[in-house]
Formats: sequence, C-alpha cells, structure tokens
Amino acid sequence: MVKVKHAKPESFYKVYERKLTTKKVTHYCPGCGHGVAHKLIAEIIDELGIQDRVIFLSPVGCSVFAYYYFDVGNVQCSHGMAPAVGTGIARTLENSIVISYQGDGDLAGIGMSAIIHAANRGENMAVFFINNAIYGMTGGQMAPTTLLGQKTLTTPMGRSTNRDGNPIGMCELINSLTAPVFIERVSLANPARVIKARRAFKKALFNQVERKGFSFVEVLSPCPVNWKMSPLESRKWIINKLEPVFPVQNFRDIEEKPERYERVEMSDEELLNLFKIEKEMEIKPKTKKISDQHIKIAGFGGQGVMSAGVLLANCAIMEGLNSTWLPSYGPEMRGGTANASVIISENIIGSPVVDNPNVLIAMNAPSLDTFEDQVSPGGFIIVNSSLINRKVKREDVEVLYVPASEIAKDLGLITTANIVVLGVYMVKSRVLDTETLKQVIPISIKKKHLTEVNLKALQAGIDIFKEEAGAHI
Ligand SMILES: Cc1ncc(C[n+]2csc(CCOP(=O)(O)OP(=O)(O)O)c2C)c(N)n1
Ligand code: SF4
Repeated sequence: MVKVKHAKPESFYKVYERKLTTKKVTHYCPGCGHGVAHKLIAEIIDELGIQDRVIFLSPVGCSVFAYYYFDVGNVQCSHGMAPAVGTGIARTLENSIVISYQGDGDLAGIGMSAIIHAANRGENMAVFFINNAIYGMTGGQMAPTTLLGQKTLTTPMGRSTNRDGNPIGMCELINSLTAPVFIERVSLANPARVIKARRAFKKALFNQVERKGFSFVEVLSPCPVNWKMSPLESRKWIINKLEPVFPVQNFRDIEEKPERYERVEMSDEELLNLFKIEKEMEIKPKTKKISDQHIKIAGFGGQGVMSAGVLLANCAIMEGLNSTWLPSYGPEMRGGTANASVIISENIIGSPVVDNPNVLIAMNAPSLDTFEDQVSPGGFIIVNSSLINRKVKREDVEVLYVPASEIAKDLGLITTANIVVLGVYMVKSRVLDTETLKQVIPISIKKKHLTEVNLKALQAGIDIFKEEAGAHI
C-alpha cells in the first residue's frame, strides 16, 4: 500500500523568516504553480537524501525568494544567469547537486543564451523551467512563451505573430542539441498530471546524483493572478490552451552515462607549462596552516598593484596554499584607479571577491579614502606614506606607514614600490616566506634586466619592517 505522508519536507525551513508575520506561508499568490513545484522538489530532495549537497539557484522573478524556503545551499542569481552560475558551481564543487529554477522571462527571455550554452555543454544540473506564459513578478507582461492572442500588459490586444513572433518551445529548442540527457515537459493542471510531473522531477534530480549531465524539465504552471482567472479556471486554461501549444511529453531520456562529461585532470607539470612557470619552482605539498588572508592592493594604474597581486597569489600557490586574484581596473589604462583582490587560504575559496579585507595595501590617497572603512576590525593597513599625507582614522586596525615610493626611487626604479610593500606584508603577516618571492620574481618579471632591482626592493621592504615596525605601529 502506498503510504501518503502529509508533512512538510525536511528540505524546507521550519519557519520562513522573510516577514515578521506569516512565517508559515510563502509569498506566492493563491493557486500559483510555484508552490507546487517547490513542494515536489523539496520532497524529492528528502527522498534522495541530498539536502546537504543541493545548491539551489533562484532566479529573478516571482521565485526570487526561494532561498527563504529551501533549507539547502542557496544562490540568488542575476536575471537569466543561473545556468552560468550553476556551471561554475557544478564544475568546482563536484559533490554538489545544482538545481536551476527559472521562470519563462528569466530563462527564455533575458537568459536565453545562458541556458542554451549550458545545455549545449551538457553541464551537470537539473533545470526546472516554470512556464506560466507571462512575466509574473512585474505584473503580467508578454513572455517568450505567451500564446498567440493571449492578452498581457504589453499585448493588450493579444500577442500577434507579425508583431511579437511565435511562442518559443524551449523543450523543442533544447532537444535540437546533442548534449542534454533528459528533457521533459510536464503540467501542473490537475493531480494526475502533478504525479506525472513528480516522476520527471525525480529523474532530473537523480541524474544529478549519478552525474549524468544536463536535465531539463519544463513545467506548465498556473499564474491565476496575471491570467486574471480563478485558480480553478487557470487549471482548465492550461489543459485547453497551453498544452495544445506546448505538448506534455518526454523528449529525451538517455539511460547510459555519457562519457564526454568525465572531468579532465591536469597534472601539476601540465599546469606549470600552461602558465610558463619554470620547473625548478617546486610546489610544496598542501600542509600549511594559516589564517585566511583577504587582501586588497589599491593604487593608480602603473603602480604595479595588479602585478603585486599576481606575485602574492603565485607565492601562495608555490607554498601549497589556495589563492585567487581578481583585478579591478578603472577605465583608464594609466593614471586611473586600480585594485587587486587576493585571497590566500588553506581551504577551497568560494568567491574571489574581497569586500572586507583584513589586509589593505594603499598605494595612493584615493585608495586609502575608498577602502579604509572596509577593512575588517583587527585588520592591517600598509600606507604608502610617500604619496599619502594623512594618517589612518581607524583605531581598530594596525597600521604601518612605509615610504615605499621614496625607497623605490632611491633604488633607481620608482615602480618597484609595489615590491617594497610586498616585502613588508610578507614579514609582517608570516603567511608566506620571502624566500618564495625571491624565487618567483626572476620567473615572473618579463624584463629580466630589472630582476636585480626588484630583489633589492624586496630586501628593502623586509628590512624596513624589521627596523621600523615598532616605531610606526
Ligand atoms: C536585468 C533586469 N531586467 C529586468 C528586470 C525586471 N524583471 C523582474 S522579474 C522579471 C520577469 C519575471 O518573469 P518570469 O521569469 O516569467 O518569472 P515569474 O515571475 O513569472 O515567475 C523581469 C523582467 C530585472 N529585475 N532585472
Ligand atoms: S504573480 Fe503569478 S507567478 Fe507570481 S506568485 Fe502570483 S500567481 Fe505566482
């Protein structure tokens, strides 16, 4: 006998914290299909025991707040870009189960290219495409899937082929690609159809457990409010109007796991060759224990803030740590502002963005003005006092004033100020060994005749920290 369990799935939060009141209900309108689709997904997550592995991508649209409901990993993506975000997650977190949940405006409108390319690459993700033939969240504008003759806010006389084109069948489009393993269109119009839909949902998610590849479920879903119907009428409208245009059927279900999605591993040697790093640099085993470094190096273009970041990241990798480097340029090549975000960690780094650095290296006054307040309490600021006349206002951070540009000028090359501050940072933080940087500099610097002066700048930074740290902190 089939046991029916009338309970809230474990994969939903017990309480929905979005509003001060109504913590037990979602924000969806009465009769909306999103709630049904959510419940199916949550139940199947429970059944497959994958709650700890799921990363749920919520879109822009009525389901934007899915992260208030699903007690799983959540990322809210910019409009239409969930398949691109999911690509990054599925490729880096190999144990993750990526769910991309998108409306028709999100997936078939603004996000059309992102979904087609993710499908074409056969990314490991289950996509739930909620087709309610209208833009729900914004009050009912025409969607790519709006039916011919359907009245919406932007087609008050009804959609017309000549003016608006025909409704787009996303399953049919995706079915023209080779890579996807599972494509099905389902309907939420009545209980029998919901039970059928559930099977397709489960298959798409089970494919992720098996890492089989891209699975796509289009869900014909009611939006009674924007269709200006009662919930019951909206169900009938799905059967009588939507289903004839968007036939409910399975388009593809490939049983065997496609071989082409096996990950290609690169040896350390191949990686070094790719980045033209010479082999005498030995990458140390990943054993080092450090506190995470979130570093912002900022200055004007031409001060070498980007290359300082690259050098730091390279040193970290050579020492068996993980590191990211994220450049941010002003519109000007030279003279404009520029900053590099570097993260160094013994753990996997989820995002290269540094919002609150615990280390700020400010090479000019605008950089200190911009980033001083963002430094986390207890953090450390190195100020290039040759170009910054003011003192740091914060009292909850450590500060070292280093006349880096003057030191570099005395050495004969003012652009080595970046290396002076790196020397200071490395001795102060003790995260990286200055000997590593001494090895990395000759390899990284393109103009080989400048190697010596850069090594001198490094030594000057090391020495200045030792000599002056006490006096200036
Ligand atoms: C870049 C950008 N463009 C436009 C919007 C406005 N906008 C918000 S939701 C939405 C469409 C949502 O419709 P759909 O994807 O069908 O989801 P539904 O609300 O019906 O579930 C649009 C155009 C936005 N938020 N961001
Ligand atoms: S507007 Fe439509 S899609 Fe959005 S919550 Fe209401 S019924 Fe659902």
